[in-house]
Amino acid sequence: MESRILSTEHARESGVDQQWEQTNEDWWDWYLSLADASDAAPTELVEEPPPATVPLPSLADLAQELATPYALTGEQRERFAADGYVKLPAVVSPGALAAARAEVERLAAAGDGPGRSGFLSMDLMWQAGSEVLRLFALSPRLGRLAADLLGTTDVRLYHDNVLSKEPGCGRTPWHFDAHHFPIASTDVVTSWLPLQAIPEAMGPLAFAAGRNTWKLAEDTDFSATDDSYDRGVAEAFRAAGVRVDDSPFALGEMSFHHSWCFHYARANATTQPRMVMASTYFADGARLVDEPTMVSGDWQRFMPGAEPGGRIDTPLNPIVSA
Ligand SMILES: O=C(O)CCC(=O)C(=O)O
Repeated sequence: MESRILSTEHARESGVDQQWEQTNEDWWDWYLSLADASDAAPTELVEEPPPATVPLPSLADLAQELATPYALTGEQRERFAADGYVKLPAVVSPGALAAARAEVERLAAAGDGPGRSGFLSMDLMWQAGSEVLRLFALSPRLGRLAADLLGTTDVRLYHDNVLSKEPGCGRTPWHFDAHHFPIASTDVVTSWLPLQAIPEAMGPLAFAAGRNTWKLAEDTDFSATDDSYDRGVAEAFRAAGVRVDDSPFALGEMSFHHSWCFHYARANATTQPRMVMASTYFADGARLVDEPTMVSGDWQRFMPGAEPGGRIDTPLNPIVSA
C-alpha cells in the first residue's frame, strides 16, 4: 500500500520530512491554509438556532449508555467495507450529546480559543479532568463499533479530539488520515460525532465513497504551501465520477471513516459553532511508523514514549473495545 504521498522520498521533496514544532492549533491553521482558495470562507452567515435544551443524564446513566453495544447491521458493516465510511443513526442520545457539549463549552472557555482560522481543536479531553468527556473517549459503545467495522478483535484509542469550527471558519481540504497518522497499520478508523445536528450550511464532513478511491489521488503531489493538493484531488475525483456524500448529520447520527477514506468539509456558514468529537482508533498490535513527519502533527503527545517502529501501547492508548 505504499503511496507517493506517504513515501519518505516524497516527504523530503514536499518539505514535510520534519517534526511539527508548534501547537496543535497552529497545525490546524496551517492545514486549513491549504484549502481551495476559490471555495472561500463565507461572508454572510445563515442564522441557525442553538441546540434545544434537554435534561442532562446523570453520570451513571451516561456511563451506561456509552457502554451499551450498538446493534450494527450487516448492511452497515458491508457499507463501511465497500465505501470506506459509514454514517450510523441514533448512536448517542440528545441528553448525552448535550452533556458533552456543556463540558466542551466549559473547557473551551478556559482555554486559548481557536487559532487564526477559526478552527478550535482540543485533544486528549479524557485527560482534562472531565468525567463526561472521559466516558466518551473511553466509551465501549464507540470503541466496539470501531473494532467491529475494522473487523478486528480489539482497538486502542490513538487520540480524542474536539473540533469546533467557529461561524465563518473556512473549508477543510481533501485529505485522508493515513497521511497524518504515524501508525503503521491499515486498521485505523476515526469516529466523528457531531454535538448538534449539522445542516448543509454548517459544513458536514463529506466522504469520497469507495474503499480504493484513494488510488485516484495517488499521483497528485502534496503541497505544504498552497491549495494545489485540495484542488488536484477534487479534480481527480470529478474526472472519475466519484460519489461524494456531503449529506447533513441528524442529531445523534455519527460517522466512522477508514484512514484511507478521503474526506473534506465545506466552511461553517452558520451562526453556530460546528462542534464535533472525533476519536481515532487502531487495531491492537499496531506499530509506530519508522519516520513520523510534520504532517503527523503533535503525535508525541498522543503516544508519549512510543518508539519509531515499536508497538504502540502507551498509557494514553488504552484498549477501548472491551
Ligand atoms: O472536522 C473537520 O472539518 C475535519 C475533521 C477530519 O478531517 C477528521 O476528523 O478526520
